[in-house]
Amino acid sequence: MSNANKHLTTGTGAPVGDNQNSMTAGSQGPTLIQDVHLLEKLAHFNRERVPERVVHAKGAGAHGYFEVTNDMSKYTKAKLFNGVGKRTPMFIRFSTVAGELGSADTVRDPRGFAVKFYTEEGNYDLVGNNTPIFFIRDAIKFPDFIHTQKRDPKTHLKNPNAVWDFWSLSPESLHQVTYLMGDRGLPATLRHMNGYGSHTFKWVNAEGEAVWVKYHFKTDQGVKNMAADVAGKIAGENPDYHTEDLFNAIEKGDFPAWRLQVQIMPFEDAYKYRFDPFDVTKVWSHKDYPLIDVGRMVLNRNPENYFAEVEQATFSPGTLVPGIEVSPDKMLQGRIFAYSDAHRYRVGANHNLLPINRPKVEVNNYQRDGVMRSDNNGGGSIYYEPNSYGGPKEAPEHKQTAFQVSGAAEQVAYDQNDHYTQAGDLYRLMSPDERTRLVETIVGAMKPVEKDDIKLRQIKHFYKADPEYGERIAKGLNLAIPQEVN
Ligand code: HDE
Repeated sequence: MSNANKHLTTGTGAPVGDNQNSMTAGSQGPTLIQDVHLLEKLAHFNRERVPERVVHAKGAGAHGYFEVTNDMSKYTKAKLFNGVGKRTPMFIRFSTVAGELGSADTVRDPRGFAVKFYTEEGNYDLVGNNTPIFFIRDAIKFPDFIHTQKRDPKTHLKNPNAVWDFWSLSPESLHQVTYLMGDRGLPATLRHMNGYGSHTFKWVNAEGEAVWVKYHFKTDQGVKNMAADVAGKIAGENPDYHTEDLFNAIEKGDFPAWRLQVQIMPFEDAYKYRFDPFDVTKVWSHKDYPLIDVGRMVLNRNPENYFAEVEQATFSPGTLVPGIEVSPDKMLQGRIFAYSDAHRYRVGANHNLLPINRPKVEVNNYQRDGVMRSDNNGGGSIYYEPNSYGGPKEAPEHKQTAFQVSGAAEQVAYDQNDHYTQAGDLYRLMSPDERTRLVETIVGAMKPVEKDDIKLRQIKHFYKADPEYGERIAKGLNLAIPQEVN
C-alpha cells in the first residue's frame, strides 16, 4: 500500500502545515515547544531501533509457500504435511549468527534458516540452521559459547583465544567446527545452501503413534560455496551481498526453492541406537534412516517493509501445531524457553499480534492486556476459564502425547562421549582439495591464538578424529602432536 499523493499528517492524523521549517519566535528567535510536529518527529526518530537479536542479528527474509508432494499422514497428523498438493503460506528468515545488525553477510558462520508456516492449525516455526548439527549439546553452555563468538569485553574485538579455548575445552564442538571451517561455512548465496531442523523432533499421527524425525531442506539451486578470499573481498565491498542477491532473485522472478525431506526413526529405536539420537552434535546415518520426500518450499515474494516483516519477525521452536512435538534434546528444551523470552524482551509481550507473526487462523484465548495490545483485547468476551458462558474450550484430542521418563532428576551430561567418529567421517568424506582448504582455514584461524596449550589441546581433538587431520593442523602451526595422543 503506497502513500503516494496523500497529504502529510502527524502520527495522530492531523494535516502537517510545514515539514521544512521549525516554528520559532521570529526568523532568528528560539524554537517553540509548541511545535508538536517537530517534537513528535524527533522523539519518534530516537525510538526507531528495537534491540537487535542477541544472536542472528543480521538477516534477510522472504515470503513463499510450502507444498506437499508426498503425504505424511502415516507419520503425523499435522495438516501442513497431509495430502499431496496441500499448500501452506510461509515466511523464512536467513541470518548469520555472531555478527551485529550491520555486519557483513559473507563471513564464515553458520546461517540461520528460520521458517514460519502459517498453517490452518496455527503457526508452526522450524527454526534451524544451514548445518545439521550444532557446537554444543546442552543449552546451559549457550551464553558462554556465544560470548566467545562475540566481542571481547575489554578490546571490543573478536578474540580467537576465547573461540579456541572454549572449543578445545568442549570437544563435543568438533563435528560442527569441522563443518564450519569447511567449504559450507561460506555459502555462495542464501539460495545455494541447504537448511536443517538440526534437532530431533517428534511426529504423532492421528492414531497417537509417535516417531522421531529430522528435517532436511535440500536446495534446488544446488549447494555452492564461496572461496575464502572472495568472501573477504565481498565482505568489504558489499556487506549486504547475500541480502541483495536474495532480494534481486525474487524481484526478477527467479524464485529459489528447496525440497523438504525427513529422516524417520521408529519410536523405540531411540532407546537402542548406537548413540543418543537426541544429541544435536550427531547426525543419523542415512543408511539407517533414509531421506523421505515431503514437499517443496518456494520463495516468491519479497517483504514490502524490512523492519515490519524481517526485523519484527519472531520465531520459536516452541511454536508447534498438533502432530509435531519436541524431543528430550537438551538444546531444544532450552530453546523452547529462550526464544519467546527473547521476543517478549525484544519486540514485546504482544509480538504475536504483529502482522508478520499473526497466525492466519482465529486466535481464541484468555490472554489480555500487555504493552501494545493492538487488537480489541478480547472485547467484551468472557475473560476467564473454566466458565459457563460458552468461552473457548480446550480440545483434549490435541494434548501433547504422554511419554515415559526414567532415572534420577540430576544435572548430568549425555553418557556417550564419542565426539570424534562423526567429525573424522566428515573429514574423510571431503575431497583432497576440500581437506586442504579446511586445514588452511583452521591453521589461519588458530595462528593468532596466544597460548600453545590451547592449540595443542585442540590439535589432540583433530588427531583423534583423524590422525592426518591432526598432523596437518599441527604442521601448519609448527607444533608437534602431543605425546599422550600417540
Ligand atoms: Fe538460537 N536463538 N539458540 N539456535 N537461533 C535465537 O532468538 C538459543 C540454536 C537460531 O531469524 C534467539 O529471537 C539458545 C540452535 C536461529 O529470528 C535466542 C540456544 C539453532 C535464530 C536464541 C540456541 C539455532 C536464532 C536470538 C541453545 C539451530 C534466528 C533472538 C539452546 C538449530 C531466528 C531470537 C530469526 C535466534 C537462543 C541454539 C538457530 C537468543 C538458548 C541449535 C535461526 O533466543
